[in-house]
Amino acid sequence: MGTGRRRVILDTDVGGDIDDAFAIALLALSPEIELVGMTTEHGDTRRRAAIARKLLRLLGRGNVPVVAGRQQPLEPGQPAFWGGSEGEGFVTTADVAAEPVGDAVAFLREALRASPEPLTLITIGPMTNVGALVQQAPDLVTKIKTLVVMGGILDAGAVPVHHEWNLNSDPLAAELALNCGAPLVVGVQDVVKSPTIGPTERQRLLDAGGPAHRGIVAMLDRWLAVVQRAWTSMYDPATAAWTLGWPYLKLEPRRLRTVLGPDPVERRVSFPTWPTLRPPPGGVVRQRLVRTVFEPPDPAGDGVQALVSVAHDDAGFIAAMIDRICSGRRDVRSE
Ligand SMILES: [Ca+2]
Repeated sequence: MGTGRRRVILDTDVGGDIDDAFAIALLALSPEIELVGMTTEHGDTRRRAAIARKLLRLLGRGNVPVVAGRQQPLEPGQPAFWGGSEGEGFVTTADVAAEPVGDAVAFLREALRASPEPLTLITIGPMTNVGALVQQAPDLVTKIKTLVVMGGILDAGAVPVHHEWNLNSDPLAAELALNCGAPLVVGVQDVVKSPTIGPTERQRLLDAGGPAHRGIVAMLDRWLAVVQRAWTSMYDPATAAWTLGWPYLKLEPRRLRTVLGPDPVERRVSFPTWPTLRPPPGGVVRQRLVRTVFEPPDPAGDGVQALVSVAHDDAGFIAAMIDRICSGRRDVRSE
């Protein structure tokens, strides 16, 4: 039954930053892979699953399973908080109400067990589901062909550690997942932030004319209002596109260490006013921080061997991604 194509599961926090929606659309429309399923995490995971489900349906991929995942971080005492538009203008209250509660970790376990060949997991959000999977079923790590991660920082001076979102939204899960022993491909924040979209790409999506394209633009407009900019970074699809065999992400081997701060520090989180934001109480959370350290490869030494993004061909990627998404179906009804 093998197709010869890489079998992929996407774990996403779609509904916050709009780049997840682009990653979903890109993977859904890519014949290079076999899309086995999607899981959602962090916060209102049913709402997030409803967004992914509707987007897949409008892209003609309603056959792809979507399973809502864990709402709270594994990190003890850490609240889930986020700033996004959470599918406003795209999913309805009824869509969310119809979404099953779901158990993403059970789905991951069963998918890995049942798959005749190892699966590639792509995580483009906090790594809570994968961290829980590693906790619950460490024997299944051998069934992970590659763990593709958007997160971490390559140049420690480039981004303050507390601005790194995915790992620091659940430091314990990040440490579990990144040290699980699966082969790692890491798209670091300071590299994959560089591909951006703006008014030109927005217009191309509108011109494409399908209900999925209009839905993505509706969510994009709300996200741009949240961040108060006319452009936004494509961290997630730039990382996920590695699974398509696309050449735009330049990877080099490194030894990866995760350094988990022992003491909680104050992380101030401020978002512009928006009705559906879920900031932590008072805009401040006290938490441990986790940072990534990438060192020269040393196969005989300690630490995790990873392929890490060191550069990215932004123009080539954005053109290819927008072409691929605009190729999506126009004949699916939005109701
Ligand atoms: Ca994300």
